[in-house]
Amino acid sequence: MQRHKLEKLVFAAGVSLLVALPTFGWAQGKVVHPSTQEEELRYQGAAVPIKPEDAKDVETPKAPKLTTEEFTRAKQIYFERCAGCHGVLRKGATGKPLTPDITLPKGTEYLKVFIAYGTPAGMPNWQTSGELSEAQVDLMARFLQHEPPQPPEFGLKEMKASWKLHVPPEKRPTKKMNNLNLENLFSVTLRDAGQIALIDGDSKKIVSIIDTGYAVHISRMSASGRYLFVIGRDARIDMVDLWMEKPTVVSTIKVGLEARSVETSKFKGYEDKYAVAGTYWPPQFVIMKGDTLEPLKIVATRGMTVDTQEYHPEPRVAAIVASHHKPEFVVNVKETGKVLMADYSDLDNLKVTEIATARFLHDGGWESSQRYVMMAANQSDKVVVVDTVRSKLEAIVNVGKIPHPGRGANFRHPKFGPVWATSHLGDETISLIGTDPKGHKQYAWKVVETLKGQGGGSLFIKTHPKSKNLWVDTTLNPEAPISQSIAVYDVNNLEKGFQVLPIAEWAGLGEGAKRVVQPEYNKAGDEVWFSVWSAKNQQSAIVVVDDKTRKLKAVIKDPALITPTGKFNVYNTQKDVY
Ligand code: DHE
Repeated sequence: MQRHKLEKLVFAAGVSLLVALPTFGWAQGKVVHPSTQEEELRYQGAAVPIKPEDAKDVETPKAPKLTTEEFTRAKQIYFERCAGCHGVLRKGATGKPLTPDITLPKGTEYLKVFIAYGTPAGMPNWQTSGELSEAQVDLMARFLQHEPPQPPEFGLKEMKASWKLHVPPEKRPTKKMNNLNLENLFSVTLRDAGQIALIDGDSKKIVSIIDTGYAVHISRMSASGRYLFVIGRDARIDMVDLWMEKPTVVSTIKVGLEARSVETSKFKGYEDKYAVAGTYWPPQFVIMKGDTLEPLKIVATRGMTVDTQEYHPEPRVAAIVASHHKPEFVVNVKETGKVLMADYSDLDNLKVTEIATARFLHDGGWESSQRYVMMAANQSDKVVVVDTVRSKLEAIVNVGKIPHPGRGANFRHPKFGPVWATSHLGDETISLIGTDPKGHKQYAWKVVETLKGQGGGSLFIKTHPKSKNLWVDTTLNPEAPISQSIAVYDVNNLEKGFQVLPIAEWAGLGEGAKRVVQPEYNKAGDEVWFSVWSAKNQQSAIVVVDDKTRKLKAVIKDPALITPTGKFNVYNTQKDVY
């Protein structure tokens, strides 16, 4: 078929197959697709860490034949490139559903066209970009007409089998045994090394490098500030005791096949008692003992979607935060668009309050009073507000395109009082939402001001109660000068606009993508740390900026700092300061 004919077919059909792309591989390719922004497509992350042989083949009678070997190859490609958007079971996640009821009637030739050339609705041009060969495209077109191979479940038995209690609580110190200033320690994700670096915030020296899971994602702190929890994309959690002479992993567990979130109980009387982790696969969350990671209670998230009320077999668990007002975890479920408030005071008679919000819930954090939690429903362009005192939905606020706040930023606006801010992946705006229903009722849960930033592709925004600066990254913007710099606003003079600081240039590195990602404050709130993130085989760095003067303060470079992304200051993470 000639190219223009194929394109016509693609554009006329209006069906989309949005397929995930590896972060750096894609950046080097020539993938084009008329209506999906580059920023959005860059945010597709790593491969789903499920082994093809673990997912059972299900041959569908009317689908074109595949050999066992072809099934294995297709599963590999699917888990590496597609599952991030379409879901492991192809039921549709942020990408469209690809189940046989949809794909079989289309047939092989039709599907090949989509995969090869892409669509305006978001499907990249896999073949013409050189990412997949013609034979691979043909294989995927046939594979997609079969029932999705289902990866195994992961229950208590599997979790317990993976659980390793390296140092039981009775063998741990009863007081802090090191001279580290723990409150100003940073846990830094070394994404592609599967490690974290503990960096002393005062001296900026690396204290230790600790092996963790594959493509480690976030770190969170126990309520006391003693235990650090790190979770990888492979759903492995490592629990580090910061009191030991040398901070050491005291317990490890795998809670599933793929995950992103971990948190610990913070309500009075339950400090350090429980940990919780949410998984992408299987779709569930698990409550564990806070000092050992022994799994106690697993809760499935499969169920009905909030709007169309259809069954979804794979609702992934995104951000989890711990309530300060009740013994509850606030759990975001992406595909069903529900916030679950899981009451951990009685695990045998577990109460879960299901709050209907919007799809697809992703990340978020507290407003400044820590009563209301602000969660981004990224594909609906909304921020949902949950009142953790009443365990009820407070409001749903329309914001810009694809909000991505991280945990967001809280400050006092000169006119509108306390506000919480999010930047966006899909546009250049920053939405400021009023968060004070008592003192500034008329502004509460409304976008009171929209700032214009450097561009789309923002992932994280940050300030600190002691600072007057609001920092906005643009990590996934396709323009290097934008992705390699940071915009900073004076919160008392927002109309003045932003200043741009060339963070990557200050790092003084050689070749590389040098994306600037995730501002994070030190404990005092007078320094901001930025990761300058290049590929695994290139040099990366952390740049520290003086918050008051906005001048370069330090550059942390070390061969061990491989792909630094998230940075978590112990005190700010423990106390939810942002
Ligand atoms: Fe993240 C937080 C999921 C890609 C860096 N990321 C989160 C959270 C979720 C999530 C659900 C909230 C956890 C919580 O608060 O409990 N991230 C995902 C994805 O599904 C996605 C889109 C694709 C993937 O395959 O993982 C993805 N994330 C990325 C990246 O590409 C980033 C930039 C680099 C990296 O390390 O992989 C990245 N995500 C982060 C960071 C946080 C995070 C630094 C924590 C921010 C914070 O301040 O709390």
